[in-house]
Amino acid sequence: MQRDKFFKEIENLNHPNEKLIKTHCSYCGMQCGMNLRVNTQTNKIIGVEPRYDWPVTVGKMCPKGVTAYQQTNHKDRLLKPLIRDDASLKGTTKGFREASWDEAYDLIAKKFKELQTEYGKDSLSVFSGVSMTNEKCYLTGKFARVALATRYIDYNGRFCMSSAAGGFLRSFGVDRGSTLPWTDIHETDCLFIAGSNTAECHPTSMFRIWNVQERGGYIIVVDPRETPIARRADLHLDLQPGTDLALANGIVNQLIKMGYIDEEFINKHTNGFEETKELVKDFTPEYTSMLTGVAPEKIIRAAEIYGKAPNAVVMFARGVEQQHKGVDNVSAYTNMALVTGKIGRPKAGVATFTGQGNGQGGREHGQKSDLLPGYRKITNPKHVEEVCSVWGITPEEMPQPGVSAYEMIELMEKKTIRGLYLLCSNPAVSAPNLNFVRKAFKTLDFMVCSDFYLSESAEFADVVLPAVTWSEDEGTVTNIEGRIIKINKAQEPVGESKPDWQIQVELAERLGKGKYFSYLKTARDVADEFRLATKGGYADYYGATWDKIDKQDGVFWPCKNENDEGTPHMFLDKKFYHPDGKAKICALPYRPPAEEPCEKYPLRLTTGRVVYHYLSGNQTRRIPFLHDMCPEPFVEIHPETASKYNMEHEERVRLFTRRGEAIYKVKITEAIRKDTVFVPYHFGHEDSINLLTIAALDPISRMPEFKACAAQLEKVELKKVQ
Ligand SMILES: Nc1nc2c(c(=O)[nH]1)N[C@H]1C(S)=C(S)[C@@H](COP(=O)(O)OP(=O)(O)OC[C@H]3O[C@@H](n4cnc5c(=O)[nH]c(N)nc54)[C@H](O)[C@@H]3O)O[C@H]1N2
Ligand SMILES: Nc1nc2c(c(=O)[nH]1)N[C@H]1C(S)=C(S)[C@@H](COP(=O)(O)OP(=O)(O)OC[C@H]3O[C@@H](n4cnc5c(=O)[nH]c(N)nc54)[C@H](O)[C@@H]3O)O[C@H]1N2
Ligand code: SF4
Ligand SMILES: [Mo]
Repeated sequence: MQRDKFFKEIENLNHPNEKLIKTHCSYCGMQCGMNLRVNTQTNKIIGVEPRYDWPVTVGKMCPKGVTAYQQTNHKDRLLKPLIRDDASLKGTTKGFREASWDEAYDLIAKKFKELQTEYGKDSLSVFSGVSMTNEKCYLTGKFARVALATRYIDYNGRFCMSSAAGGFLRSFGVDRGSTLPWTDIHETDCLFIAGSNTAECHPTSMFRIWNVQERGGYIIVVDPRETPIARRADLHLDLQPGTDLALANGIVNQLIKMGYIDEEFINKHTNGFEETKELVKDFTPEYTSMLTGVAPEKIIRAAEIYGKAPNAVVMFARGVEQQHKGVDNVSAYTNMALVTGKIGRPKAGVATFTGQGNGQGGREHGQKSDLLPGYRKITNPKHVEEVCSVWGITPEEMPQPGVSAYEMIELMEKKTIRGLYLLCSNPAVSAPNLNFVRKAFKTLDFMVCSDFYLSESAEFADVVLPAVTWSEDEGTVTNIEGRIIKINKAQEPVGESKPDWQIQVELAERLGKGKYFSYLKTARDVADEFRLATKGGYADYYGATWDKIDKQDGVFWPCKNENDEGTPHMFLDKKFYHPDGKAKICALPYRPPAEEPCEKYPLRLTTGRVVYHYLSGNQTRRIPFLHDMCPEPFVEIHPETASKYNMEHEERVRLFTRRGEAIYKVKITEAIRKDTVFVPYHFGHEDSINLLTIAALDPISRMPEFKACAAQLEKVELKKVQ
């Protein structure tokens, strides 16, 4: 109560030249609460302060968050549309001229119509991202299906959350990234955290995580690297990249053998236990150790700690999910919670660390090739009918399901897809196997890119549209917990930039589809239609009005109507979302990574992040402080490996795989396995590690295996003339 009073006082501070706009960070799924400081004379954003009154992050922010405000009025902002005059300069920043919106829209409409007349409706594609609000994500799905009438739409969540989604759907029948609110997490007795560099990627979770230890609980970390969180964990399982499935099976086997299972829960609320018990029997500590490189005693100890804990939360992130068996990994770790019944009550459950700001909401409302708003399936006639009634089209007019993000790029290279509308993603840096991706983009007949800075992907575009940053528009985002929160507008768009929803409404008009869009005049209009379109779906947002979000500090979905307060804890009634109400314990045979080390490529390459940069780096590389802290990529190598290759700290060396090569500065560190090297992926052009990564896709989620491929190192002076 003291705290509330304090905040009332702060809110009432009467500063004549400044106002505070309550909002959330533009970057990761933590969505830390912040106030943007706005000068009331210039009406420009001038700074930021963390919000202590936000219950999830309680005044905490990371280096990206405290500098995020510098994006809005940055000198690199795109202020007007750009049109490429010289096609021979595709793939560079050159050959563009500024144009009016009218000219840009006319050109896009003309080219899109020409391509569809000549090659059919499905010759166009939409590739989007989830740094956008729910409303924008929703409208992007509608724009693809109604304005462009193409089946080809997919988004960057295929590189991020789709394995978690696939695993949760299979295990629980529903995909909400966390079964419990973050405000519960520090009160549990054991956190089992796999493939998450939490301290660098979700830093504002750390005070809760350390609190588990401070209260006498345990932290177990599974990671090939000794990350900051692994260093302080009670147990660090330093497995070889790509072997999580074996480890999870080994731990589940121990949980069963050591008697930590909850038979009543298993019998009443799950299917699949007997098959799983049979399958995991082979995963003895010794056999599991042989596959994973983790000592047998550590596997037994992990099962013992997790098994004994009265409450425990299994958590994972991209280390586990970005594998060509990511979905299996997710279900295999989820099995730990299901065999022990540590789910469906406060302080226990399963959670993935959602990556992008709207990584959760953005995957629920129709940007994925097979999904419609409210997590409806495009292959389910009833679902299609429900959405058609909101959109005003007939079920016959609804396009078929398309293909996943990387597969769309393959179709571009094959010329099946001829045109691309790319927004809110920078796949020329972040997609795997970049030499191929860049060739595919060059093959396109016509490409539009919407961004607020000229990204590496925009370099391939024929038209670049200036979008707004998160601070120049309003809408909702669904955070790491499944809590729907409100992003507020702090200043007017710079230059002639426009929000993506407005661009789509105006473009639809030019494409002759105005009647389906033109009544959407404000972000709130889009929000109202969006909520209606989710009504009755299992990701039901209908009751999550902006007023309720404000009053309740966010609303957890599902939230079906005005009187529904939302659902912070999933499965409290032990009802899962499969038709029989039971969860599925999955029997999952082990598969090695798609590409195993060999004589020519003896090392395992894994990739990921550093605290100072965000994703493709197009935003954070422009922020002076973040750039200074991490100006270029590096390759992490164990001292013994470095000495074997005769390499020194900070020396530049060549790293190569079957797909590509790059030169990196060596960072010698004992915090990595001897057989593994690590490179962060936030850098463009010749520095991109994705020139080297493999596009081996998970059979269910179609997620690429960013986390494991075979590689080799070479001293640069030894490089042969080619
Ligand atoms: N600073 C920063 N924070 C971010 C982001 C960012 O770009 N920068 N991006 C946001 C987004 S979109 C995402 S998706 C998240 C990602 O968050 P994380 O998944 O935590 O980040 P990564 O660095 O991709 O990978 C996590 C860890 O997986 C480990 N790993 C590698 N291979 C394996 C393996 O085979 N098994 C296991 N168990 N672990 C493995 C790596 O060593 C790494 O420490 O972060 C979000 N937060
Ligand atoms: N090797 C390797 N590759 C990876 C990963 C890895 O761990 N290793 N991780 C993968 C993961 S988890 C992810 S999430 C992807 C992300 O990869 P990308 O999708 O490329 O991520 P961003 O860099 O966020 O790209 C967003 C772009 O859109 C712009 N933008 C931001 N907000 C908006 C908006 O509202 N509207 C518009 N029009 N533009 C906007 C930004 O300036 C930026 O250029 O990368 C994947 N790639
Ligand atoms: S933890 Fe994520 S949401 Fe919070 S300030 Fe950092 S980047 Fe922003
Ligand atoms: Mo991500």
